[in-house]
Amino acid sequence: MNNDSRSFLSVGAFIFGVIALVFGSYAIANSAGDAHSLSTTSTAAVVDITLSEFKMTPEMVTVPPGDVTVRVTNGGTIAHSLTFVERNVATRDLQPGESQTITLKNVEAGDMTFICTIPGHADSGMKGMLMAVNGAPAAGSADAATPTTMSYQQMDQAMTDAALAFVNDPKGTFGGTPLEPIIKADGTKEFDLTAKIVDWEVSPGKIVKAWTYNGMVPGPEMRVDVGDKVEIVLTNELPESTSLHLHGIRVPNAMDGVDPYTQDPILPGATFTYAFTALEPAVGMYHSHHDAQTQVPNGMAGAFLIGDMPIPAVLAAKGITQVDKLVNMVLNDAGTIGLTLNGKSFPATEAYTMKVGQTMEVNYFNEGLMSHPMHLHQPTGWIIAKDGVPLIDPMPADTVVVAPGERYTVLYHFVDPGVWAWHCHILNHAEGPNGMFGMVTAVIVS
Ligand SMILES: [Cu+2]
Repeated sequence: MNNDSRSFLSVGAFIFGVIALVFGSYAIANSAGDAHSLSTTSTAAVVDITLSEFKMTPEMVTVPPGDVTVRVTNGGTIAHSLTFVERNVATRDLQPGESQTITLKNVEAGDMTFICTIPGHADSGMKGMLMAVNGAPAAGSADAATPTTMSYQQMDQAMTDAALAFVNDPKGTFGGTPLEPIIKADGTKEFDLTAKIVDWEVSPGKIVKAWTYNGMVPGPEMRVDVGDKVEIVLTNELPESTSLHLHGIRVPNAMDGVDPYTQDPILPGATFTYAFTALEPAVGMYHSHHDAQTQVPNGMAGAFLIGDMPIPAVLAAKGITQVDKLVNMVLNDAGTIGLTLNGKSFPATEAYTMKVGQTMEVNYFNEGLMSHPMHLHQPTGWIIAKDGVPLIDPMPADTVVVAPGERYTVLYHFVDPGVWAWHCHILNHAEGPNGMFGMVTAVIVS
């Protein structure tokens, strides 16, 4: 081992020691006595939910993907019920003191809402969320989140292994790479996309069926200048129809990609060409607008950029005069891809290297189903654009909440060396008893 890799290792171990993410406070329910094991061989989770006026206890439950047994008790004084909205799995109306056990089969990573369907009760507060997170303990409970079977030494070792894998293990293939256009005789920039399902490695050894553009997650970056004529030629090799929406990009209505309003669905085997002129600067994204809740979280989304983002003059005084690296950061939390940054879960996420004095411009794109507060430990970022529109005054933020569909453009000017963790600050998207996972990466500043 040479000195470089040794210092790299020790830096990785060091930052791992100082990242103080609190876990354990999320899962609140009491669990079945036999569900405390953190073993990864068991996927059946057991959750207790108590109904009362007018709340669910707990309101948020975290379980691993797989089958989930939900034991529902009415601890209130009037009738209540519990329905998992997305599954249409429900209890009967339970009288005070009554219980019923219901089962959710093959829950995939992502979120599910549960409510009381008695009129007015959900609006009064009787709603909650069950979050299926890879690697979560198998009991959705405070008891399980406490390391009852894992010694602190085992936990420390698991965390160290994941952190060192991030800095030391070879990385797989990343998506979102620039797609070079074909320049046609009249100057039109033609981008060729094929929608298809491929095997995609989300994290080391975890291969999923990704729904992709050109076989990568996110889809390739497309970039043009204001005034360019653009054609996106999309061939559909999926088992479903599809269409492609240009989100945050000014296009004629017929090119908006929303079947059946603006076009017919692109049938399996068919090709459709989106043709438009890039009229205005944009930090846009493109994604499926057909069975979107399946196709987009499964991978069908990418960045489409028009023009360059100006650097606000006021930031020059802080040493920010040029952009040394542009990073598109596509957030996802559902489908086959799950909790990921650019289609990868920690430790498979890309590590970004920067030098002191350099500036990184990040475009955050949220293509998932929930908001993600993205936090870079240092330096403080400057939000310079919202949804591609420059702000009149840049806004400082060490944490940027990016809701589904939103884009934020943030400049980070690096002043201190080290490995700086960069992650979603919803903690059960980022770190658990087995260490960091999911929506975590780092910037390595030298
Ligand atoms: Cu998150």
